[in-house]
Amino acid sequence: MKILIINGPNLNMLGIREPEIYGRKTYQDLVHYIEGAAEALDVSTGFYQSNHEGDLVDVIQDAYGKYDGIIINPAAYTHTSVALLDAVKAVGLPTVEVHISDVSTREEFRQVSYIRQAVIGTIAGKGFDGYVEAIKLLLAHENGSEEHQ
Ligand code: CA2
Repeated sequence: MKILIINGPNLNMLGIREPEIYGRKTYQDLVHYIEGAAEALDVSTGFYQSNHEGDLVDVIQDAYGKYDGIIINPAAYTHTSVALLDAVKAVGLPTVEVHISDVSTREEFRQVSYIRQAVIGTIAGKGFDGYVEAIKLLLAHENGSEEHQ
């Protein structure tokens, strides 16, 4: 299985500020952590991080025909972006929404997720492990849909 892991705005700042919310590890640490776990699960990965909404739309569209699934932490665009929702719907790839922090216990504006209606699952509040859980969810989803073919 080939999975694209997309991270949205400011996640390149991981480990640099707000360690009490997002931890002390950097974006590079996150990539290495996911790569190690994915290898053990026999999954190949691609990574993309951008601070720009249109770039995120482009990379979701480009995933069509190249990847079997998407893991996305849309960061602040979770709470604002119909464009990302439409892009995920347009490509029709199984997608999992991940948040490092537990958005359900934070500010009210973080309770809204536009992308949620297009994803097969949401994992929040589990730190970097949430991305690994998302890989497992995509694997289970793929196995489930094979059984139904
Ligand atoms: O918990 C998450 O993963 C979020 O998607 C992170 C977003 C936030 O807007 C969402 O509500 C929840 C923010 C990412 C910003 O990351 C930073 C990392 C280090 C320092 C400052 C910001």
